[in-house]
Amino acid sequence: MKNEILQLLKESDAFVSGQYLCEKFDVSRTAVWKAIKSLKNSGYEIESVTHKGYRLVSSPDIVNETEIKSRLKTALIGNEVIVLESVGSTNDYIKANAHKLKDGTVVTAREQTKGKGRLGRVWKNKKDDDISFSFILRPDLAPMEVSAITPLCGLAVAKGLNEYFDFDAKIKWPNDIIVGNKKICGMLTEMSCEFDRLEYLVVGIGINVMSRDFPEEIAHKATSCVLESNKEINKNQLLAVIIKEIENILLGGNYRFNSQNLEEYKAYCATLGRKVTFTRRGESVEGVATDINNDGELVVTLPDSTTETVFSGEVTAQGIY
Ligand code: BT5
Repeated sequence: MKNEILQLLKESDAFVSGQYLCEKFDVSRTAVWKAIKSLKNSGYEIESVTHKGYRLVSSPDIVNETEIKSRLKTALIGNEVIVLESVGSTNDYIKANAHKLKDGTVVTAREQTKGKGRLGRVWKNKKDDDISFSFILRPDLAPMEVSAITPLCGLAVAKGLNEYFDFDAKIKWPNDIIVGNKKICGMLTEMSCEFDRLEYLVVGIGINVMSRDFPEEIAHKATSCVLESNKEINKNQLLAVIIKEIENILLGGNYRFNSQNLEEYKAYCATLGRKVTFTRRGESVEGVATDINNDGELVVTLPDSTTETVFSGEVTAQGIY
Protein backbone atom coordinates (compact mmCIF):
# COMPACT_ATOMS: atom_id res chain seq x y z
CA MET A 1 0.00 0.00 0.00
CA LYS A 2 2.91 2.33 0.74
CA ASN A 3 3.93 2.38 -2.91
CA GLU A 4 0.36 2.89 -4.09
CA ILE A 5 -0.03 5.88 -1.75
CA LEU A 6 3.23 7.27 -3.06
CA GLN A 7 1.98 6.89 -6.62
CA LEU A 8 -1.26 8.72 -5.78
CA LEU A 9 0.61 11.56 -4.10
CA LYS A 10 2.88 11.86 -7.12
CA GLU A 11 -0.03 12.07 -9.50
CA SER A 12 -1.72 14.82 -7.51
CA ASP A 13 -0.51 18.42 -7.22
CA ALA A 14 -3.12 19.11 -4.53
CA PHE A 15 -3.61 17.56 -1.09
CA VAL A 16 -4.95 14.01 -0.98
CA SER A 17 -7.26 13.55 1.97
CA GLY A 18 -6.64 10.90 4.62
CA GLN A 19 -10.29 9.87 4.32
CA TYR A 20 -9.89 9.26 0.58
CA LEU A 21 -6.81 7.09 1.18
CA CYS A 22 -8.60 5.08 3.88
CA GLU A 23 -11.54 4.39 1.57
CA LYS A 24 -9.42 3.69 -1.49
CA PHE A 25 -7.31 1.07 0.27
CA ASP A 26 -9.96 0.00 2.77
CA VAL A 27 -7.68 0.58 5.74
CA SER A 28 -7.74 2.57 8.98
CA ARG A 29 -6.40 6.09 9.46
CA THR A 30 -3.62 4.61 11.55
CA ALA A 31 -2.55 2.37 8.67
CA VAL A 32 -2.42 5.38 6.32
CA TRP A 33 -0.50 7.37 8.88
CA LYS A 34 2.00 4.52 9.27
CA ALA A 35 2.53 4.30 5.50
CA ILE A 36 3.11 8.07 5.35
CA LYS A 37 5.54 7.85 8.26
CA SER A 38 7.45 5.08 6.51
CA LEU A 39 7.67 7.17 3.31
CA LYS A 40 8.94 10.11 5.35
CA ASN A 41 11.56 7.84 6.93
CA SER A 42 12.69 6.91 3.43
CA GLY A 43 13.33 10.59 2.73
CA TYR A 44 10.06 11.67 1.06
CA GLU A 45 9.05 15.13 2.19
CA ILE A 46 5.29 15.01 2.78
CA GLU A 47 3.28 17.92 4.10
CA SER A 48 0.31 16.97 6.27
CA VAL A 49 -2.39 19.52 7.07
CA THR A 50 -5.42 18.87 9.25
CA HIS A 51 -8.67 18.67 7.24
CA LYS A 52 -6.72 18.76 3.98
CA GLY A 53 -4.60 15.64 3.98
CA TYR A 54 -1.19 14.89 2.52
CA ARG A 55 0.88 16.48 -0.22
CA LEU A 56 4.19 15.30 -1.64
CA VAL A 57 6.71 18.12 -1.49
CA SER A 58 9.86 16.37 -2.71
CA SER A 59 11.21 12.91 -3.44
CA PRO A 60 14.68 11.72 -2.47
CA ASP A 61 16.81 10.09 -5.10
CA ILE A 62 16.63 6.55 -3.78
CA VAL A 63 15.75 3.37 -5.58
CA ASN A 64 12.03 2.78 -5.38
CA GLU A 65 9.88 0.05 -6.89
CA THR A 66 7.06 2.30 -8.10
CA GLU A 67 9.43 4.81 -9.60
CA ILE A 68 11.40 2.16 -11.46
CA LYS A 69 8.36 0.28 -12.72
CA SER A 70 6.56 3.40 -13.91
CA ARG A 71 9.52 4.14 -16.17
CA LEU A 72 10.08 0.61 -17.48
CA LYS A 73 8.59 -0.50 -20.77
CA THR A 74 10.30 -3.84 -21.09
CA ALA A 75 8.78 -7.18 -22.00
CA LEU A 76 10.65 -9.33 -19.48
CA ILE A 77 13.44 -7.77 -17.46
CA GLY A 78 11.90 -5.78 -14.63
CA ASN A 79 8.41 -7.30 -14.85
CA GLU A 80 8.89 -7.76 -11.15
CA VAL A 81 11.03 -5.29 -9.23
CA ILE A 82 12.08 -5.93 -5.65
CA VAL A 83 13.68 -3.11 -3.71
CA LEU A 84 15.45 -4.06 -0.50
CA GLU A 85 16.44 -1.68 2.24
CA SER A 86 19.68 -3.53 2.89
CA VAL A 87 21.04 -6.88 1.72
CA GLY A 88 24.36 -8.73 1.73
CA SER A 89 24.49 -9.06 -2.05
CA THR A 90 21.67 -8.77 -4.60
CA ASN A 91 23.22 -11.70 -6.52
CA ASP A 92 23.12 -13.86 -3.39
CA TYR A 93 19.54 -12.78 -2.66
CA ILE A 94 18.46 -13.98 -6.10
CA LYS A 95 20.32 -17.28 -5.74
CA ALA A 96 18.77 -17.93 -2.33
CA ASN A 97 15.26 -17.14 -3.62
CA ALA A 98 15.57 -18.36 -7.21
CA HIS A 99 12.86 -20.99 -6.75
CA LYS A 100 10.23 -18.34 -6.14
CA LEU A 101 11.41 -15.54 -8.41
CA LYS A 102 9.84 -15.06 -11.83
CA ASP A 103 11.94 -14.92 -14.96
CA GLY A 104 13.19 -11.36 -15.44
CA THR A 105 12.83 -10.24 -11.80
CA VAL A 106 15.09 -7.31 -10.92
CA VAL A 107 16.37 -7.04 -7.35
CA THR A 108 17.95 -3.82 -6.21
CA ALA A 109 18.90 -2.57 -2.77
CA ARG A 110 19.55 0.77 -1.13
CA GLU A 111 22.59 -0.84 0.44
CA GLN A 112 24.72 -3.97 -0.01
CA THR A 113 26.76 -5.01 2.99
CA LYS A 114 28.66 -7.84 1.26
CA GLY A 115 28.84 -6.74 -2.37
CA LYS A 116 30.79 -9.29 -4.40
CA GLY A 117 33.25 -8.88 -7.24
CA ARG A 118 34.60 -11.77 -9.30
CA LEU A 119 36.92 -14.42 -7.86
CA GLY A 120 36.00 -13.65 -4.27
CA ARG A 121 36.82 -9.96 -4.54
CA VAL A 122 34.78 -7.27 -2.81
CA TRP A 123 32.51 -4.69 -4.44
CA LYS A 124 32.25 -1.52 -2.36
CA ASN A 125 29.25 0.73 -2.37
CA LYS A 126 27.60 3.29 -0.14
CA LYS A 127 23.99 3.35 0.96
CA ASP A 128 21.82 5.38 -1.41
CA ASP A 129 24.83 6.67 -3.32
CA ASP A 130 25.21 3.92 -5.86
CA ILE A 131 23.12 1.52 -7.92
CA SER A 132 23.45 -2.18 -7.16
CA PHE A 133 21.06 -4.52 -8.94
CA SER A 134 20.76 -8.05 -10.21
CA PHE A 135 18.28 -9.86 -12.40
CA ILE A 136 17.41 -13.47 -13.00
CA LEU A 137 16.87 -14.99 -16.43
CA ARG A 138 15.88 -18.49 -17.43
CA PRO A 139 16.56 -18.72 -21.15
CA ASP A 140 15.93 -22.10 -22.72
CA LEU A 141 19.56 -22.40 -23.77
CA ALA A 142 22.59 -24.50 -22.91
CA PRO A 143 25.29 -22.91 -20.72
CA MET A 144 27.64 -22.67 -23.72
CA GLU A 145 25.04 -20.65 -25.61
CA VAL A 146 25.08 -17.82 -23.09
CA SER A 147 28.85 -17.37 -22.90
CA ALA A 148 28.61 -13.82 -24.29
CA ILE A 149 26.11 -12.67 -21.65
CA THR A 150 28.51 -10.53 -19.61
CA PRO A 151 30.11 -8.64 -22.51
CA LEU A 152 26.64 -8.11 -24.00
CA CYS A 153 25.43 -6.64 -20.72
CA GLY A 154 28.62 -4.55 -20.61
CA LEU A 155 27.75 -3.12 -24.01
CA ALA A 156 24.22 -2.38 -22.83
CA VAL A 157 25.37 -0.61 -19.66
CA ALA A 158 27.94 1.48 -21.57
CA LYS A 159 25.26 2.46 -24.10
CA GLY A 160 22.75 3.24 -21.35
CA LEU A 161 25.25 5.40 -19.47
CA ASN A 162 26.16 7.30 -22.62
CA GLU A 163 22.50 7.79 -23.47
CA TYR A 164 21.80 9.24 -20.02
CA PHE A 165 24.98 11.26 -19.48
CA ASP A 166 27.19 13.45 -21.56
CA PHE A 167 30.29 11.33 -21.13
CA ASP A 168 32.02 8.65 -23.13
CA ALA A 169 31.82 5.34 -21.27
CA LYS A 170 33.91 2.53 -22.73
CA ILE A 171 34.34 -1.14 -21.95
CA LYS A 172 37.51 -2.55 -20.42
CA TRP A 173 37.35 -6.13 -21.66
CA PRO A 174 35.61 -8.23 -20.59
CA ASN A 175 33.14 -6.36 -18.45
CA ASP A 176 34.31 -3.28 -16.60
CA ILE A 177 32.78 -0.02 -17.70
CA ILE A 178 35.20 2.84 -17.57
CA VAL A 179 35.03 6.58 -18.01
CA GLY A 180 38.31 8.37 -18.56
CA ASN A 181 40.21 5.14 -17.79
CA LYS A 182 38.57 4.73 -14.38
CA LYS A 183 36.05 2.12 -13.36
CA ILE A 184 32.47 3.33 -13.02
CA CYS A 185 30.73 -0.06 -13.15
CA GLY A 186 31.50 -3.71 -12.49
CA MET A 187 29.51 -6.83 -13.33
CA LEU A 188 29.27 -10.30 -11.91
CA THR A 189 27.40 -13.06 -13.75
CA GLU A 190 26.63 -16.31 -12.00
CA MET A 191 24.70 -19.31 -13.23
CA SER A 192 23.12 -22.50 -12.00
CA CYS A 193 23.25 -25.49 -14.33
CA GLU A 194 22.31 -29.14 -14.33
CA PHE A 195 24.59 -31.06 -16.70
CA ASP A 196 24.07 -29.25 -19.99
CA ARG A 197 20.87 -27.47 -19.00
CA LEU A 198 20.90 -23.92 -17.79
CA GLU A 199 18.66 -23.49 -14.79
CA TYR A 200 19.08 -19.75 -14.38
CA LEU A 201 21.46 -16.86 -14.83
CA VAL A 202 22.02 -14.04 -12.39
CA VAL A 203 23.60 -10.88 -13.70
CA GLY A 204 24.70 -8.39 -11.05
CA ILE A 205 25.65 -4.84 -11.90
CA GLY A 206 27.13 -2.18 -9.64
CA ILE A 207 27.32 1.41 -10.84
CA ASN A 208 29.02 4.21 -8.95
CA VAL A 209 26.50 7.02 -9.15
CA MET A 210 26.78 9.63 -6.38
CA SER A 211 30.00 8.55 -4.66
CA ARG A 212 32.51 11.37 -4.58
CA ASP A 213 35.24 9.53 -2.69
CA PHE A 214 36.32 5.90 -2.52
CA PRO A 215 38.25 3.69 -0.11
CA GLU A 216 41.99 4.29 -0.43
CA GLU A 217 42.74 1.03 -2.23
CA ILE A 218 40.46 1.86 -5.16
CA ALA A 219 40.57 5.67 -5.12
CA HIS A 220 43.08 5.77 -8.02
CA LYS A 221 40.94 3.63 -10.31
CA ALA A 222 37.32 4.37 -9.41
CA THR A 223 35.04 7.11 -10.62
CA SER A 224 31.32 7.84 -10.54
CA CYS A 225 28.57 9.42 -12.63
CA VAL A 226 28.47 12.56 -10.49
CA LEU A 227 32.23 13.02 -10.82
CA GLU A 228 32.08 12.68 -14.60
CA SER A 229 28.91 14.57 -15.47
CA ASN A 230 27.08 17.74 -14.48
CA LYS A 231 23.73 16.28 -15.42
CA GLU A 232 21.10 16.02 -12.73
CA ILE A 233 20.71 12.38 -11.79
CA ASN A 234 17.59 10.37 -11.09
CA LYS A 235 18.69 6.85 -10.12
CA ASN A 236 15.35 5.25 -10.92
CA GLN A 237 15.35 6.80 -14.39
CA LEU A 238 18.96 5.76 -14.98
CA LEU A 239 18.21 2.22 -13.87
CA ALA A 240 15.21 2.05 -16.23
CA VAL A 241 17.31 3.28 -19.16
CA ILE A 242 19.96 0.65 -18.46
CA ILE A 243 17.47 -2.21 -18.03
CA LYS A 244 15.86 -1.26 -21.35
CA GLU A 245 19.25 -1.38 -23.12
CA ILE A 246 20.04 -4.75 -21.54
CA GLU A 247 16.75 -6.22 -22.68
CA ASN A 248 17.15 -4.86 -26.23
CA ILE A 249 20.61 -6.33 -26.60
CA LEU A 250 20.10 -9.66 -24.81
CA LEU A 251 16.68 -10.65 -26.04
CA GLY A 252 17.09 -8.96 -29.44
CA GLY A 253 20.12 -11.12 -30.21
CA ASN A 254 19.06 -14.28 -28.33
CA TYR A 255 22.01 -13.85 -25.94
CA ARG A 256 24.57 -13.90 -28.75
CA PHE A 257 26.73 -11.43 -30.54
CA ASN A 258 25.46 -10.62 -34.02
CA SER A 259 27.39 -8.59 -36.57
CA GLN A 260 25.79 -5.34 -35.45
CA ASN A 261 26.34 -5.58 -31.69
CA LEU A 262 29.79 -7.12 -32.17
CA GLU A 263 30.83 -4.07 -34.18
CA GLU A 264 29.33 -1.87 -31.47
CA TYR A 265 31.14 -3.79 -28.75
CA LYS A 266 34.44 -3.34 -30.59
CA ALA A 267 33.80 0.39 -30.99
CA TYR A 268 33.16 0.62 -27.23
CA CYS A 269 36.08 -1.59 -26.22
CA ALA A 270 38.94 0.49 -24.80
CA THR A 271 41.19 -2.58 -24.56
CA LEU A 272 41.47 -3.03 -28.33
CA GLY A 273 44.68 -1.62 -29.79
CA ARG A 274 46.44 -1.58 -26.41
CA LYS A 275 49.39 -3.56 -25.17
CA VAL A 276 48.07 -6.22 -22.84
CA THR A 277 49.48 -8.76 -20.45
CA PHE A 278 47.73 -12.00 -19.56
CA THR A 279 48.59 -15.26 -17.88
CA ARG A 280 48.98 -18.48 -19.88
CA ARG A 281 49.70 -21.67 -17.96
CA GLY A 282 51.10 -19.69 -15.06
CA GLU A 283 53.30 -17.57 -17.30
CA SER A 284 52.87 -13.88 -18.06
CA VAL A 285 52.45 -13.19 -21.80
CA GLU A 286 52.49 -9.81 -23.56
CA GLY A 287 50.87 -8.84 -26.82
CA VAL A 288 48.51 -6.36 -28.45
CA ALA A 289 44.72 -6.74 -28.20
CA THR A 290 43.64 -6.83 -31.84
CA ASP A 291 40.14 -8.23 -32.02
CA ILE A 292 37.04 -9.57 -30.28
CA ASN A 293 35.57 -12.77 -31.70
CA ASN A 294 31.90 -13.83 -31.95
CA ASP A 295 31.94 -15.28 -28.43
CA GLY A 296 33.20 -12.02 -26.96
CA GLU A 297 36.70 -13.41 -26.42
CA LEU A 298 39.75 -11.19 -26.72
CA VAL A 299 42.15 -11.94 -29.55
CA VAL A 300 45.73 -10.97 -28.71
CA THR A 301 48.49 -10.77 -31.31
CA LEU A 302 51.84 -11.83 -29.88
CA PRO A 303 55.26 -10.43 -30.93
CA ASP A 304 55.80 -13.43 -33.26
CA SER A 305 52.53 -12.49 -35.07
CA THR A 306 50.66 -15.55 -33.82
CA THR A 307 47.33 -14.94 -32.12
CA GLU A 308 46.04 -16.16 -28.80
CA THR A 309 42.42 -16.12 -27.66
CA VAL A 310 41.80 -15.06 -24.10
CA PHE A 311 38.39 -16.00 -22.77
CA SER A 312 38.53 -15.36 -19.08
CA GLY A 313 40.84 -14.41 -16.27
CA GLU A 314 42.81 -11.30 -15.83
CA VAL A 315 44.11 -9.10 -18.58
CA THR A 316 46.04 -5.97 -17.80
CA ALA A 317 45.73 -3.30 -20.44
CA GLN A 318 48.44 -0.68 -20.56
CA GLY A 319 47.09 2.77 -19.72
CA ILE A 320 43.98 1.51 -17.90
CA TYR A 321 44.33 0.85 -14.15
C1 BT5 B 1 33.42 -6.66 -10.42
O1 BT5 B 1 34.32 -7.60 -10.03
O2 BT5 B 1 33.67 -5.58 -10.88
C2 BT5 B 1 31.98 -7.10 -10.20
C3 BT5 B 1 31.18 -6.14 -9.40
C4 BT5 B 1 29.73 -6.57 -9.35
C5 BT5 B 1 28.95 -5.78 -8.37
C6 BT5 B 1 27.48 -6.07 -8.46
S1 BT5 B 1 26.54 -5.02 -7.45
C7 BT5 B 1 25.14 -5.99 -7.65
C8 BT5 B 1 25.61 -7.43 -7.62
N1 BT5 B 1 25.66 -7.94 -6.27
C9 BT5 B 1 26.92 -8.26 -5.92
O3 BT5 B 1 27.24 -8.73 -4.82
N2 BT5 B 1 27.76 -7.99 -6.93
C10 BT5 B 1 27.06 -7.49 -8.08
P1 BT5 B 1 35.88 -7.53 -10.33
O4 BT5 B 1 36.10 -7.37 -11.80
O5 BT5 B 1 36.42 -8.71 -9.65
O6 BT5 B 1 36.34 -6.21 -9.64
C11 BT5 B 1 36.42 -6.10 -8.25
C12 BT5 B 1 37.49 -5.06 -7.96
O7 BT5 B 1 37.02 -3.76 -8.35
C13 BT5 B 1 37.83 -4.95 -6.48
O8 BT5 B 1 38.83 -5.87 -6.14
C14 BT5 B 1 38.32 -3.51 -6.37
O9 BT5 B 1 39.67 -3.40 -6.82
C15 BT5 B 1 37.48 -2.78 -7.41
N3 BT5 B 1 36.30 -2.15 -6.82
C16 BT5 B 1 35.56 -2.51 -5.74
N4 BT5 B 1 34.54 -1.68 -5.56
C17 BT5 B 1 34.62 -0.76 -6.55
C18 BT5 B 1 33.84 0.38 -6.91
N5 BT5 B 1 32.76 0.74 -6.24
N6 BT5 B 1 34.25 1.09 -7.99
C19 BT5 B 1 35.34 0.76 -8.72
N7 BT5 B 1 36.11 -0.29 -8.42
C20 BT5 B 1 35.75 -1.05 -7.35
